[in-house]
Formats: sequence, C-alpha cells, structure tokens
Amino acid sequence: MKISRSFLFFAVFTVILGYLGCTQQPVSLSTPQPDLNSETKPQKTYEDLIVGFAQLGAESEWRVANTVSIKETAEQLGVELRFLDAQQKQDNQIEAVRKLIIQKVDIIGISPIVETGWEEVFQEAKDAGIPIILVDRRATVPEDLYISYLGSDFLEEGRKSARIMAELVNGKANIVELVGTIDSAPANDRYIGFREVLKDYPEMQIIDSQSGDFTRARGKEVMAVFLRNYGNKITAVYAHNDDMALGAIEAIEEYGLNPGVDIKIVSVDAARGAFEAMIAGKLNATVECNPLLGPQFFELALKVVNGLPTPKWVPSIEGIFFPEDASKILPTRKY
Ligand code: GZL
Repeated sequence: MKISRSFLFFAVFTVILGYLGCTQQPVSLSTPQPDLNSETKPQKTYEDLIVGFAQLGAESEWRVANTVSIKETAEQLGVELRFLDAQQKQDNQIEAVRKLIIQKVDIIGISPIVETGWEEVFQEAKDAGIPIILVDRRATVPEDLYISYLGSDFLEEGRKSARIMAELVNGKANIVELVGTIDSAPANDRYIGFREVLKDYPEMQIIDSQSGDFTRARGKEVMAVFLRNYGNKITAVYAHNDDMALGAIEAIEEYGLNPGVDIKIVSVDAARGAFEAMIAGKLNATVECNPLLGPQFFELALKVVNGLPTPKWVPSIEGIFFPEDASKILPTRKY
C-alpha cells in the first residue's frame, strides 16, 4: 500500500502534537490564572511602585495606628507613598483623590470617611486607569469602581458587642449607644449588627443613641447629656469605638458613678487605652478591629498593579478582649 507523503507528514505532526500536549502541566481550573495582561505587562516590584493613599483623618487611636502601619510598611518595602490626610472632611478626601490622579500614581488606597458621595471621583480614577483599593471603610459605589475592599466585618463586630453585653447584664439593661461618624460604614454596620442580636433579649432596651463621631471629646459630651437626661436609669453603654468609651468613662466618673461597675461598658477597636481602662476596672470588654492593615494593603496593591487576580473582599482577622486578660496582653499590643 503506497503511503502518500502528505499522510506521512500529517501522521508525524499528530504524534508530535500529542507528545507536547501530555507534557504540559494540566491547567487546573481552581488555580487562579494570572491575567493575560500580566504576561505582557512588565511586572513591577515594590521599589517600582508609586502608591497614593487618601486617609480620612486622625480622629482616634485606631486611625493613628492605621496611618503608622501604612507609612511604616511603605518605608520597609521601599514603596513611594503619596499620603494625604483629609482631616475628617469628605471634600478634602475627594480633592486628595483628584490630586493623586493628576500625579498618575499606580494605584490609590482610600478609607472613605462616609459610605456615600464617591461615584464621580472613583469614575475619574477608573477613566484615568488608576485602580482603587478600599482600606478599612467601604463605599457605596458600583463594584466596578474599586478592585478590592480590605477591612473588617463591622456587622459581626456589632453582633459580638451585643452578645458580650447580654452576658454582662444577664439579659437585662437600659443601654445608651455612642454611635461613630454618621454615614460611615463602621457606624452603620455596628448599629445594625448590635440590634440584630438584641432582638433575642426583650429586656435589653436602647434608651438613647447619639453620634460621638468616633472621638473621645464628643463621646464625653454626649455621655454627659445622657447622664443628665437619664441618670441612674442607665445601666450599660455600647460605644462604637474605644475613644468614645474613654470619654464616656470620664463623664460617668464626673457624674459620681463607677464606670464598669454601676454602668457596664462594651466598645470596639481594642486600642491600648481600652486595655488600660479594663485593667483599671472601668471597661468591661473591647471587640478588636485591626488597624494594622499596611502589610496586607501593599501586598494587594502590588498584585493589582501586576494584573494578578484578587478577592473583592480581604477580611481582617480580629478577636475579643476582657479585663482578666488585659494585663498580660497589653505589653504585646502594637496600637
Ligand atoms: C473601623 C474604623 C473606625 C474605628 C474608629 O474600621 O474605621 O474609625 O473603629 C476609627 O476608632 O475612628
């Protein structure tokens, strides 16, 4: 039987293809595949990176620690950081994003002071080809306007606070609530999460709820008004952060009651001041909200700039702390 040359060529070609096919690593669908662009785009290193960060302010121990973490990590990694502080004004923060766009940074990190009002400026960043990572606080924008959210589960922090409070007061309390910055993601979700659990405790009532804007001074002012209006009727305080709880402690003492004893107090953040107050018997529990996001942020930023896939939400890891552990743990705390 005469074998044509073309058949022979086809047969040999098929064998070669078959060999090459079985020597390739099988492509597992579960292995995240780098974005095709990353193979064509030159891969940046930390030293090549220019990162913009629009911080909201310096309103609390938590925020100060968050800023230190971002700046120290940039220094350690050799990243060029363009850091702008909005001094707790949304207009300043929007302006900061616009400045970073003009400077053509590789990527922008932002902790939005409030959830709303970001769509226009985030769209400007997207149009300029600059990705945005939400750090700490979320924004209510279409998901295509930011790459990832790196931060806590504020709803769960509210639920944890209510569960601890229920234990402390044996399911019966008149609670006053010190709310964080109005319209901020942590304030909105800590408010909701706390009430989700409180539904199971009909004898735990929130008799008043006002914003202390996450600051110690406002927390003290608002607590003093609560005490003037309700006096000894108050048996518990739920503070959305430690700074407001420390202000409330001052107001309670000036009113002549014992914070942590006459009035049980639960707050959020687990900052140094909270540990000191627990050691002094003036605070009953603090739910951790981790501000040390620098390492995770820059790792995420480099992946994004290099076109690698990243999760839409990178949750931070947090615990709960009580007075009996405070002395042992305080020396280990970084904020
Ligand atoms: C929470 C953070 C909050 C802290 C406050 O992630 O945004 O802002 O709980 C801080 O202390 O002011």
